[in-house]
Amino acid sequence: MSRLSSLDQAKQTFPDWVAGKQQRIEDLLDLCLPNANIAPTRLHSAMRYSALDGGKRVRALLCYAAAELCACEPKIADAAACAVELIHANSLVHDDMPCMDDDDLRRGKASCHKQYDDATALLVGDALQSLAFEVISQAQIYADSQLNASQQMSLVYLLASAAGSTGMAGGQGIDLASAGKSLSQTELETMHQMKTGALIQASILLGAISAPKSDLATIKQFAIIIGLAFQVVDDILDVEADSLTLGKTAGKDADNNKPTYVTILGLDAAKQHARALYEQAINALAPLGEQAQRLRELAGYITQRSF
Ligand code: GRG
Repeated sequence: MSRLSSLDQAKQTFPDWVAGKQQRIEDLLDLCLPNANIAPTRLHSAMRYSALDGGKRVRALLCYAAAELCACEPKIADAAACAVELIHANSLVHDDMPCMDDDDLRRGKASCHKQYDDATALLVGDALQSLAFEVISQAQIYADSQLNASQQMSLVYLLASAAGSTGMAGGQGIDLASAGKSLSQTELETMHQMKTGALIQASILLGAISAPKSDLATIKQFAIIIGLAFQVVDDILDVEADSLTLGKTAGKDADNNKPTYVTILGLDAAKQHARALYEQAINALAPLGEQAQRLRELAGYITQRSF
């Protein structure tokens, strides 16, 4: 695993930085996830199937970029980056199940419940969630992350509250209940801030665990905006991109009769909204200066992505 200093990281081109961090998180997840030969082998195999070798790793990238903002070396953020990707994988596995969004395709392959079975998928989500908190609480063992106990407790709190009933799980509850209903833009925004935004915000705040208190409000403001921008673009891509490019079933929101930014604003206005959120995100970072460069680049990556 590469151990570049924060100075070396800052000199990398953005694509090289992204590729390096994607490889780093892949290696870390590989180390943290139980070996598929260890019993219960079917569950461990399904956990690895669902968490490894897939996804853009946006949440981990945000976590590393936030650590870089605080001039921290990546190893400080390793446990947190791993944990947010594990919770994310947990949410994708459960989201795809027949009792939720019922999708057969994820990250370009059969979703977990299709490849294995519903009961296994349920357990995979549960076990990935537990592993996320194990990794944070044993950060030194799993990821060589040099965090003190108080920082570890803060990470646990931030991640647990982002994933729970006032965050991701709650947002999913509202989302499921909103099928076939019309929501106002404010209601849609609240739902997405919980369902998608909360974990994205947490990814940034976990990475910024060493930030001075005086920077926290600025970082949080950026995190809120970029979390929302992520979902607006997700809604646009669901309409405009194909399943092969997305690695998941395109047009799913319409199939499930879900209110989205596209159904509420229209496609052009949704794109305009994404551009406006990008500008807001960049403006929010202004007080943080050059150290926020990776977060700026990630804001561009998130809002201009094609999958
Ligand atoms: C995990 C506590 C917990 C609860 C789960 C099922 C559920 C409750 C929530 C669903 C949350 C969800 C799937 C939100 C959608 C977020 C989203 C846009 C996912 C796609 O993220 P990408 O594009 O995916 O970053 P990759 O595959 O690139 O990682």
